Amino acid sequence: MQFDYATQILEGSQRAAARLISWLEDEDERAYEWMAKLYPHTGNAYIIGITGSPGAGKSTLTDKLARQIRKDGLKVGIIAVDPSSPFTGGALLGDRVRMSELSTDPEIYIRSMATRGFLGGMSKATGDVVRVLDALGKDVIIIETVGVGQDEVDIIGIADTTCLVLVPGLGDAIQSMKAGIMEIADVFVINKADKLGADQLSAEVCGRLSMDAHIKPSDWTPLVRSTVGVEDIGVLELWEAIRLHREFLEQSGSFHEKRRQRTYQETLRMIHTELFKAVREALQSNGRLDRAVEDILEGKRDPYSLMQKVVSEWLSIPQAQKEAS
Ligand SMILES: Nc1nc2c(ncn2[C@@H]2O[C@H](COP(=O)(O)OP(=O)(O)OP(=O)(O)O)[C@@H](O)[C@H]2O)c(=O)[nH]1
Ligand SMILES: [Mg+2]
Repeated sequence: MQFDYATQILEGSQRAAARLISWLEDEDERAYEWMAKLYPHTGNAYIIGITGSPGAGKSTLTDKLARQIRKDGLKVGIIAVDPSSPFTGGALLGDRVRMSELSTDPEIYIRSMATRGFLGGMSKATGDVVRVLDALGKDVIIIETVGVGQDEVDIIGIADTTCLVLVPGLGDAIQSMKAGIMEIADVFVINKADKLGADQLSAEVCGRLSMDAHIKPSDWTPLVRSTVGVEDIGVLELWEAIRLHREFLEQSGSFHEKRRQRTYQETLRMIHTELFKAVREALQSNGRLDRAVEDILEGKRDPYSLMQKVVSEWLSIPQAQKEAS
C-alpha cells in the first residue's frame, strides 16, 4: 500500500512534511499529487513576514515571537529563507535551523531554505512550504527573509502581516531606504533598542509615517514598536501589534482581497513554472536549443523570431505530440 503523505501530514507528522518539502524543493512531481490533496485543508494559518537587513536581529525576534505566540496555545511554523546567521540559543545551522529550546517544542516546526537552486523561484517554493506547514496544523507561520523587494522572495505577496526590522546605528536609515520600502511594512520594529540612536530612529520612522499618512491617506497606518530581541523586551507588544493588524485586515475586508491576489499570483506562478519547465526540457533534450544558439551566434537567425516560433509551435501542438517530443 502506498504511504499516504496527505493523511500523515494532516495528522501532524513532521517527518512526512519534511519529505514532501524536499520533493517540492527538488521539483519532484510526486509532490503535486499530495499538494493537491492537502490544498483544501490549507488557508487557515496566519502568515507573518519578518524582514530587514542582515544582522538586524530577525532570527532572534522570530525565536522570541514564536515563544510568545506559543503562550497563547497556538502552533507555530518557522521558515527561514537563506539565513546567513544561525538562530539564537546556541543553535546549529545545518540543513535545518534549530533553536535549542524551540526545537524541543513539538508544536514548533522550523525549516530553513537556501535561496539557490530553485528553478521555480523562491517565492513559489516558500509558498509551497507555507501550505505544507498550514496543512500540518500550524496556526501561525513566520517567514524570515533578508531584505525586501527582491523578486525572488516576494514576502509582501506571501505574508498577511509584514514586519520590517530596523536597527539604530546604520547612518540615516530612513534616507537611505530604497523607495517603496516604507510601503511594504505593516509593522515597523525598531530592534536593538538598547543601542544608542534607537529613540531617534523610532521618532524618524513615526515622523515619516505621519507625513505619508497626510500625503496619501490609507486605512492602515503602520505601527512602530521598539524591541530588544536578545532580552525579550517588547516582544509581547510586537505580537499585539501584529494581532491589531490582523483585526484590521479582517474587519476591513482587506484580508479576503489579499488572499485573492495571492491565489491569483500563485496560480499563475505555478502554471508558469511547469510550462517553462516543459518547454525548457523539450528544447534541451533534442539539442534544438544548442543548434539555435549556434545559428544565432553565426548570424543566421535571431532569438526574437525563434521565441515566436517556439511559442506558436507549443500553442498549436496537441498534447500527445508534446509528450513524445
Ligand atoms: N544589542 C542587541 N543585540 C541584538 C539584539 N537582537 C539581536 N542582537 C544580536 O544581533 C546579532 C544578529 O542577530 P540575528 O538574530 O542573527 O540577526 P538576523 O537579522 O537574523 O541576521 P541574518 O539572518 O544574518 O540576516 C546577534 O549577535 C544577536 O545576538 C538586540 O535587541 N540588541
Ligand atoms: Mg537570521
